[in-house]
Amino acid sequence: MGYRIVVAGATGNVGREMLNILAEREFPVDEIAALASRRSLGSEVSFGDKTLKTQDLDTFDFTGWDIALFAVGSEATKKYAPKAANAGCVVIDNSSLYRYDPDVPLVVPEVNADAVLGYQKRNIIANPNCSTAQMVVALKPLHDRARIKRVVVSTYQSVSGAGKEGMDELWDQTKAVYNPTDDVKPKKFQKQIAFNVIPHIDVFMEDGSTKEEWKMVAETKKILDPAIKLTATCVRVPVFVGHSESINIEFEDFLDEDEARDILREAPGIMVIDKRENGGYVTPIECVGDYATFISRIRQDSTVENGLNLWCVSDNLRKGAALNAVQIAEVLGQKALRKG
Ligand code: 11C
Repeated sequence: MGYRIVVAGATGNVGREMLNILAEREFPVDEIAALASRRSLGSEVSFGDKTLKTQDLDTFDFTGWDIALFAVGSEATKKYAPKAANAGCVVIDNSSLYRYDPDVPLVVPEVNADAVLGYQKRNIIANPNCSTAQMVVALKPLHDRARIKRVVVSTYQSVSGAGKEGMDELWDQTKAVYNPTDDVKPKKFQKQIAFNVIPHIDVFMEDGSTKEEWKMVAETKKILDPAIKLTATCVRVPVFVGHSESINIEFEDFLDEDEARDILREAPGIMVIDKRENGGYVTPIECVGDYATFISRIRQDSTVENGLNLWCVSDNLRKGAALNAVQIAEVLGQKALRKG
């Protein structure tokens, strides 16, 4: 016996990946509903070897459905997630709406799987921001060994983090460079993204940081440890899929780079590719479609007492969004909503 699963936002980048990953991982599904806004209604999406016709999110009755994976953005989540939760369907939400609510667990299964059980207060579990998810997977096993005091992270985030419109803008601007009559004006991004990088993701906060940077701080504290100090600079780069991060970590205790490499090799969800030779590291194009968080360039930072540098790459639509949501559903099934 399996679950009755809903995917809300099924025609978007993340929704499509949720359907792919549920099928790939053979999640025990008895019935599946793919929901979309009226605008995309009637369009079809793939679920394994099946084709699903999308249904209207606005009129859908969540009664009797077990789990709803939401990938619809904060506005629509505000309207429809409480409707699903109140109907008894557990919502796993990819938007930022509930992440900082103390009554809603924020979960990365490799880090805080037990927190899933906190879903009962509101029948909602939050999925973190993509740049946070891959980073905490890398930090957790190192924190367990040597206690992290401070992290300095710079991100190199792909345009798919900004949705299909972001991907289209990179594509159109890249083509326009060779066809100067085309319109290349920025729409989704603040400046030209093709052949450029933009140190600005999400809105500006009062202290000069951006919301994306603030999210990395707040979410790391909630998922991993409130005592960790973290400062981030988040940058959009002309890459279609795959976020990269340069992470500098300062520990309480000394951690040798070889031991760190061994710890990361054994850690769940991580693949270490770290040869000190040309090409002996992972780049975003190589992580697309993969489940792992890839770690390369592990090395001591001798400018502080107990410092380490590393390079972290992952598919932002997968570990950063859809895969993490499906993993939460798997944990929920094991720990709470057992079937059969
Ligand atoms: C980006 N990280 O790359 C963002 C996308 O809070 O879930 C995800 C935003 C979020 O633009």
